[in-house]
Amino acid sequence: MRQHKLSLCKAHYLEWVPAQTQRFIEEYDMFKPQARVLVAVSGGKDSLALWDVLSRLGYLADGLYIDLGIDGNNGYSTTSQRHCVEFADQRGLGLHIYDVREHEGASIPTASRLTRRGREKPCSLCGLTKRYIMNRMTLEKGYDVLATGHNLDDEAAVLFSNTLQWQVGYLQRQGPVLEARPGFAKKVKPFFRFYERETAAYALLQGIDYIYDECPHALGAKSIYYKETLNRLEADRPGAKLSFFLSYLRAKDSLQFSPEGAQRDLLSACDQCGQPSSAPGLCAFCRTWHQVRQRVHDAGS
Ligand code: Q46
Ligand code: ZN
Repeated sequence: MRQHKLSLCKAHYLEWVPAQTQRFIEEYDMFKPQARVLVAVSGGKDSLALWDVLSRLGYLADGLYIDLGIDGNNGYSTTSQRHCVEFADQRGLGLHIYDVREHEGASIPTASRLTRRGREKPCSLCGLTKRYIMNRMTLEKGYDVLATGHNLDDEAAVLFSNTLQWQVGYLQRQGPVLEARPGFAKKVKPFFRFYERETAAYALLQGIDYIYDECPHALGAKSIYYKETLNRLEADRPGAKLSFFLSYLRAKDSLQFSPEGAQRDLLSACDQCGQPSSAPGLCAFCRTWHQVRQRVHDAGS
């Protein structure tokens, strides 16, 4: 690991990752040893590695898999769910499965075809849906915190994109910990200081069976281009990515962001689900899925 000027053998590497994770959890005050943690798992290397590490560290960590019904030609959702179920079974861990088709009436690709949100790519509707379900399940099932497997490459790419466009509101909110607010669970990213190579190496060395394929809709995503750009920078200057993100976190407190950009304050509770909403009436999730169900019904009648 050139960025850390460190070389480790397999045995020590498999100890180093959990020890570092524990250090990050404490340093950023993510959660306490007795916390109930819900880990959002996609079947990919980062989220399964995170679940593995938290369990090895002795945390009470259950998984949440959201079945988006993205089956394209590679059976993405079916395969990723199988990896999550097998992972949980082998280790005797608790896994919640939320089937979007069953609960909301349509898969993500179908729903996105039926709404304006998804005319181009289903990612906007998919992101809205995942964020909503993860938040609601964390609160409803009584977990203290939601943990996601975002790594440094993910975080640096988002920061890079937000900086290029000076998205002040997003910049202010980006970080490894999002504190709980009324209607919003606490969210943490314990892997945010690991390079993607490091989480991949952990998953391989630990023998975690994960899905290699990306979601078919990830192809051509801007984030991939930003990751490649940052990788070129990293190749010339090892540690550049880590320093970019950590310097940002240090600078964030002293930057003068406009209060309007930073706080998208909640105006009301959604009439249907009671979750926080930025507008009166229905929240964005309920409004969108109501429209989807209406159109599914119209198409069938
Ligand atoms: S948002 Fe888009 Fe992802 Fe949803 S549709 Fe696939 S690529 S899974 S992170
Ligand atoms: Zn709602």
